[in-house]
Amino acid sequence: RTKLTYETRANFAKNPLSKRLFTLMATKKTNLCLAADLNKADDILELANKCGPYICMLKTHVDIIEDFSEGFITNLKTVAKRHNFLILEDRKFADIGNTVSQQYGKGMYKIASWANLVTAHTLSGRSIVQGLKAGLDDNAKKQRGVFLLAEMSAKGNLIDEKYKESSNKIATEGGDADFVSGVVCQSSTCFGFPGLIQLTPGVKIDEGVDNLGQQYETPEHVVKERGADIGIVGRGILQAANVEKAAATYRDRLWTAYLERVAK
Ligand code: UP6
Repeated sequence: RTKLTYETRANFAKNPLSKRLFTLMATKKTNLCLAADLNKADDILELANKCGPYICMLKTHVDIIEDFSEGFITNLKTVAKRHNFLILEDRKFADIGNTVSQQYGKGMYKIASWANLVTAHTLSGRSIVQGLKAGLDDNAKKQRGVFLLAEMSAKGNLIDEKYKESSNKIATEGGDADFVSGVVCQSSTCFGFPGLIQLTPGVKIDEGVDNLGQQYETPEHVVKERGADIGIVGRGILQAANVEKAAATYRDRLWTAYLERVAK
């Protein structure tokens, strides 16, 4: 699958959102996802406005925002439309279906109403995907998708080969696979189905580790050696003196690596 272009991969997609994202990446020529891990709503909006032209997706952790409001969501959606990127709420759902369904659709954040995509652990099995779907009506189901975590970038994480294989099965087999847009993982061996998107965090031009176990690889390494379709970059951009310039650099390096990967 890693040798195929995003245009070709779009034809394999079972989930409407992965099809949309593959197409968006191919037309906008970017495979960069920005992790907007900031604590103030206005800072996130400013960042999204500056980096919007270079990204295919903006990743949020809505529960780290100190001044969350419905107005923030309205504004974020406007910026997403202006710059043509999707919104991924990195909620990492992990509970039983009935709880996940409520965490997704209800509560303060009403994630299902604004996030095009979310992330979920596969720890509780297939029912996690069913729980997310249960939080949506039939029409909304066609406009949403989930990325399942099959590996983590954190040093010493507990995920083993068997967990990875089982996660792949949830992502590709059974009646709920049409809600799965892709997999969050660190290597191309996690799944083979070309209609799914590999999302890989732990990307930084200066490889290494942070002081809390995060492990980084370069944009070229994650795309060409690890099979990433989209690279997630947080602090590599957030901590740069000029975030816009940094986003452009990450976009260029990730995109060139992709072009080299699919070149015949
Ligand atoms: N993330 C990881 N590793 C995973 C899964 N998710 O780092 O295995 C997320 C983090 C963070 C972002 O929650 O939002 O990706 C990485 O940010 P960074 O580039 O600043 O380390």
